[in-house]
Amino acid sequence: SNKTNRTESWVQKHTSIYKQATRHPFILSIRDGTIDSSSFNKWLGQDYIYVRAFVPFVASLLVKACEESDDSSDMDIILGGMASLNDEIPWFKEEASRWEVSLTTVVPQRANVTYCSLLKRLMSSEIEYTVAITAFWAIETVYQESFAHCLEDGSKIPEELKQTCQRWGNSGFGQYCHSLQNIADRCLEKASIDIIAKAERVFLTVLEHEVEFWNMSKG
Ligand code: HMH
Repeated sequence: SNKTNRTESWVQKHTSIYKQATRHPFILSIRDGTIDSSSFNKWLGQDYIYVRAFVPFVASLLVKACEESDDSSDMDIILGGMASLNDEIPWFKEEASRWEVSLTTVVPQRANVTYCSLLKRLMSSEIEYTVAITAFWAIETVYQESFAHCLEDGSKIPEELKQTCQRWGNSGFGQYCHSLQNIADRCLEKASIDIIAKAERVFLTVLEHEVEFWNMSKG
């Protein structure tokens, strides 16, 4: 069909904040090779904290899929997401030791604390599956689009940052994000206007938090 899906229409409607989240100066500095190690290390330490808070959120989404979804393949896709998080934790630890970042002493910054409390709120059983899967799609897609951009033609990424970009920028992760988008769109097609409005708000809120998250690397 040539009908524009709900999520795609939101990306178009909110282009400005979407671009701020996926083409942030932090990402552009990785892409052009001008990134300094202090910014990268700040991001690494903060993202480790974030990923640890992200795991229980994804677990709560898996429970919602199990209870509320009419398609059993949703669970398989979300479980795949959990599996890649399982690989990410040791990756962060190795990367941190390589850059001499101490993950046990890193202090979560305010933007991170705020973002993690959003994740916590979204874990509540009061939050509908449609709203939570929309948030999940947005969270994963910002990283996919950002790091994939670092790998596109014309990039000058330093060799030592290639595997970071590949972690989220690889085409398998891109496929996975499309699967999440398809789930979100399928749910949104059946949703009430009230739920659709809630999902659009959570999409915008995620984008705002992602921008603030990248901003932490500067401060
Ligand atoms: C802040 N957003 C943030 N960290 C991540 N690791 C992801 C998204 C992607 O999973």
